[in-house]
Amino acid sequence: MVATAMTPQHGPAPGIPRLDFDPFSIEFFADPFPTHQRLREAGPVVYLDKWDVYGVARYEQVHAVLNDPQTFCSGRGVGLSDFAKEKPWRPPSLILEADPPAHTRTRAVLNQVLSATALKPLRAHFTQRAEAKVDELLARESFDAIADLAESYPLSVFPDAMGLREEGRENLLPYASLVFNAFGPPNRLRQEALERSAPHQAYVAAQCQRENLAPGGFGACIHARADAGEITPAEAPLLVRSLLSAGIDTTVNGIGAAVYCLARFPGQFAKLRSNPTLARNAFEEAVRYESPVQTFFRTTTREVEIGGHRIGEGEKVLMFLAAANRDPRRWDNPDSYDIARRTTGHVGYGSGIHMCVGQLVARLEGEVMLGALARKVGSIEITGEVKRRYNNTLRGLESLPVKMTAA
Ligand code: OVV
Repeated sequence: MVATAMTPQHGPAPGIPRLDFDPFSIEFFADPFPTHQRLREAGPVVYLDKWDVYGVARYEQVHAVLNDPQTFCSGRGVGLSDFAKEKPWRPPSLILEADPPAHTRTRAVLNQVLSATALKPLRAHFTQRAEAKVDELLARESFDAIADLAESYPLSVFPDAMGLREEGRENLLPYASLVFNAFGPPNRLRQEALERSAPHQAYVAAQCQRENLAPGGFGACIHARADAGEITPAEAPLLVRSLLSAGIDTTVNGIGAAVYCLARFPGQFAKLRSNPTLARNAFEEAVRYESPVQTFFRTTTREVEIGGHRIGEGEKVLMFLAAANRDPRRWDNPDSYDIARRTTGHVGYGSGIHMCVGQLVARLEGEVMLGALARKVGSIEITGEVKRRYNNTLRGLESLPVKMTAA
């Protein structure tokens, strides 16, 4: 695991452990946990020979990198590709792939559009849709908790909340899957996603235009900020694109993670049923436990020290959010799903100035779905083969066959 090469082409400073596994391989994605442990134990920073990047997997260093955006920038991309050296596959995101001061202005706009105040009127409708979904699924013999619940529920609320027309919504998940694969290296997952991406990209580009966004939705709200002069009219469609990129597949995998946890750990589901007010924390704990977004990169803007080791300027640093979320240096019993745990501080949504701007939407969807399951469902049983879905950034399932009984 810890390789000792003779002549590094572009190696790390002496003393930094070198690992030769591929953090974007199917074998790693199938069971990342033993490798996460090796990464954490190897040291505060490691060098990943496969892609010539640094890696951090301990909570302390992941948190530190996330909270020093001046040194660890996003403007050169948060995937493997360095935008200072390679042309990005799409125009960069004005929020994710931006640094202050440019980021500050776009972030303020999305903060407002997705604020607690803006979301308050959506709660009743989101709750009613979650309850209707659970009722519909209880009326069935068995179903797939990914397609029929984890995908179906967000698709029943988020596109409407955005203000999207009905036509073409089948492009949303393929587009998001592409975006998250594209953060990875030029492997099969990324190349194959890009090859079939033209129709999905065309769909998203069109739906970002003002005339295609219904009044009252998040999309129209963003365009209204251009009228107010907070952003330019040319910036509005790209900020809408951020919500279409990051707003659905993430919650699909978050809700999928939560249902998978409740199905595997019936004691925790019993606890949730006996106290449905735990729904919000049960969802949060699923985000910590499974980390639907596994990794992001940063790029160093100067020479910097991590855990006593010097890293040069212009280096990519891969943050293993999932490994930080189970670091025993930070968490008691990190590998148990505990819905009553104090989850505050997990980095499943990131941390610092780039921390998930849609987190209140995600938590709303997760809370009301787990609340509906807690009140209406007596048991969740896995009835068939659990199949994993592979993506360079997202962790989740392709299929989770289950039977649910009514409470
Ligand atoms: C957090 C995230 C993921 C993917 C895309 C974007 C953001 C974006 O801003 O486009």
